[in-house]
Amino acid sequence: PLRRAVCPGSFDPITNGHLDIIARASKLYDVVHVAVMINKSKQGLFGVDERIELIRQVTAEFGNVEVESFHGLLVDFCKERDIPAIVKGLRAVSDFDYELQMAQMNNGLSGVETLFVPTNPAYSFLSSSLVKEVAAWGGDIAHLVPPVVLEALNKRLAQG
Ligand code: COD
Repeated sequence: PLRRAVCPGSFDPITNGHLDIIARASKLYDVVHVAVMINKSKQGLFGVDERIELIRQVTAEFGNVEVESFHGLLVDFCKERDIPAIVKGLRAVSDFDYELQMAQMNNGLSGVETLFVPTNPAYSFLSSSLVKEVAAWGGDIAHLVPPVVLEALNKRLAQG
């Protein structure tokens, strides 16, 4: 059987930090599912379909990445697709508390395991929200997101 893992997130939008984790997971597993989790209380800058399209474009070269959205619990996404492992990046100690809670909750709910990959130090300060804030004020983020994401951000922010 194929060895599957999921990289879940909001990806609003995908950054080089996300992409680094997905790329590394894609070398360890046969198929990596990228799950854009829908959060009703969090209205994003990009619509879910736009986020998916951007992720598809920047992960196409890996050849084993499947991108889709999901409304519900991550453990249910995993159950429905027979995915035994969640792969997450850990940026700093500050990520650890919450990530540990989610990992333990998810394991208790369904037995799914969470594997943590240490973030590339070049991206340890990087988050989608900081990228959006810096871009909104005209700061240079070209080294922090893939070119198609930069283009989409500039376009979206120009619309006001
Ligand atoms: N470097 C490396 N990895 C990074 C970086 C970076 N710079 N930035 C982000 N990441 C990784 C992290 O592993 C992070 O967890 C993941 O990418 C996604 O990041 P975001 O910011 O896009 O997404 P979040 O933090 O909003 O995602 C939270 C989830 C959607 C995964 C979580 O809320 C969830 O599972 N929701 C579904 C509902 C559910 O099951 N809830 C119960 C949880 S116990």
